[in-house]
Amino acid sequence: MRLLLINPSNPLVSMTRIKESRWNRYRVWKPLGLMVLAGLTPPEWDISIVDENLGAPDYSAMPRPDLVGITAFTSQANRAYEVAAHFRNLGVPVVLGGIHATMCLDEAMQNADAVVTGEAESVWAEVLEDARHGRLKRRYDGGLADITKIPPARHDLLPEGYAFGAVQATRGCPLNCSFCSVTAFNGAHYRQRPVADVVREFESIREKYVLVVDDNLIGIRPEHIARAKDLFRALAQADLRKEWVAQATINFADDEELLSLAAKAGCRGVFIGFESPSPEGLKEIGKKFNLLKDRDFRASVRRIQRHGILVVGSFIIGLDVDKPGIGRHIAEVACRYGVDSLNVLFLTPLPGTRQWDRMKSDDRIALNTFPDDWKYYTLTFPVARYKHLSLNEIIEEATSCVRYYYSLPRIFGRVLSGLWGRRQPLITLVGNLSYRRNLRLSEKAFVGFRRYCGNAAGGPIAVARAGSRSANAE
Ligand code: B12
Ligand code: SF4
Repeated sequence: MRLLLINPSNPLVSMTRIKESRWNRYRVWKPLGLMVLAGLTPPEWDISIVDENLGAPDYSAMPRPDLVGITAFTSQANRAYEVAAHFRNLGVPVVLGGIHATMCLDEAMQNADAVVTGEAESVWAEVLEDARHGRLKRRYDGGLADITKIPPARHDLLPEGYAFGAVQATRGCPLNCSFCSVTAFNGAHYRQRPVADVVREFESIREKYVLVVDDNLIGIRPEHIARAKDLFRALAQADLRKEWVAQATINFADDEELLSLAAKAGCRGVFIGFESPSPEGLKEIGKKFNLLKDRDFRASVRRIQRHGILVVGSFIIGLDVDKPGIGRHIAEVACRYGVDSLNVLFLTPLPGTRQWDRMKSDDRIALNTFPDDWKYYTLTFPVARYKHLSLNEIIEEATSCVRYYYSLPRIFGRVLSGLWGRRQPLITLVGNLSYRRNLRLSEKAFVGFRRYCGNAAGGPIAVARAGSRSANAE
């Protein structure tokens, strides 16, 4: 039995545009979900994984599979449906799974023979068995898996050449921020895999650099932190000579022992969601966690950096509290905090989140011709109506933010600071220059996006601010 697993590309961000963007980050990361699914698949299945970010193959020239499994984030959904249609036309059954299919079940059901909602561990064997006997059900619900006993992912099934391998140590996030799908999908209960399993899986990864995909690697409670320390100790002891990056909340900075162990275990960078420069913004999106302890963000960032760990700061633009000038303000705050790179994303109503519910009920989801418009849900396009910012204004705010933060003198300032603090100045230089270069690509993309919004169903409505119904709102 032949199983084909596919990670669809998003035409707007795919690696096939590599000539335009040498540093396009989507070719960098190995898609873990499908490797996990392959790990759950019994040996009688012959498995191939296609990551369309490496270029879509000619499917008709490939051996005919007996079953196709397709994953999708929201931004990949319409391409997922195109690929599904191709195989269904040939009579090959298609199963869709992953976050988008879970959050938009009806839409996914219209485009597949079966849909797996939630985490697949508890139902995948049944899906395969049913497919083998030609009796697929329309829906399987995996819910939340017990991750204390899952087989390792099949890291061997994708080709070499990714910059980062991928591994997962925990699932779920107790913080439940209003814009984020993680708690809705993986639950608020913070689940941790056994340390030995994670270390063993780390060992099986070919790549020297690894993305630990956890949304919050260290968690927030003392017992989470204690377990993170155990993991870091075990990784350091295993001496794998891997270097890794992860995501965490700012409390990562609060424990010197944790930081020191993380660095010894190979941690070289951490992605931290600061989200908003103002307490009102943090309250609006439900990330009050960042307000605890009267935190000095600059001092927190410095404490992390002193261990040779780079800090990427992420901010969201387009909150209801954000007014003209927010772009420059975010850039200044990110410089003040001293982060090594800045990632600024548009507030995006992702299906299944409280942000979605709120914007939908206020009729503020501007790009809503689905599934077509899902491709713009990359967080790099302003797809909603923002309270104080029109389409042109929010784009201008985002570009001015990037232009300010990534000006050449500021980049060189950061590189010097990295050199001085022995914090991988070369990586800072390359990373910062790539963000700077991506600004030009984004500006080009915004021209097309504005045109698209102007022609979209409802026309001018799509470009007005929230509450306004006139193109003059621009
Ligand atoms: C790593 C990661 C990335 C990486 C790598 C992505 C990749 N291809 O693997 C990169 C950096 C490229 C990335 C990019 C983006 N990401 Co991202 N990412 C993640 C993250 C942190 C982990 C994903 C992961 O590996 N999970 C571990 C695996 C094991 O879980 P899984 O993929 O969910 O798979 C399980 C189930 O879903 C199911 N399953 C999955 N697929 C299938 C398929 C079938 C057939 C079946 C049966 C089951 C099944 O089985 C698996 C085992 O249980 C998630 C958060 C999260 N917790 O998922 C966000 C997340 C998926 N990303 C998100 C977003 C928004 C993006 C971006 C749009 C914007 C951004 N943040 O930069 C881009 C999109 C890029 C694109 N191509 O369009 C959102 C998606 C929300 C949504 N509704 O789509 C998430 C949930 C984060 C969030 N804050 O909400 N991301
Ligand atoms: S944004 Fe981060 S902290 Fe907030 S719910 Fe999502 S994963 Fe958790």
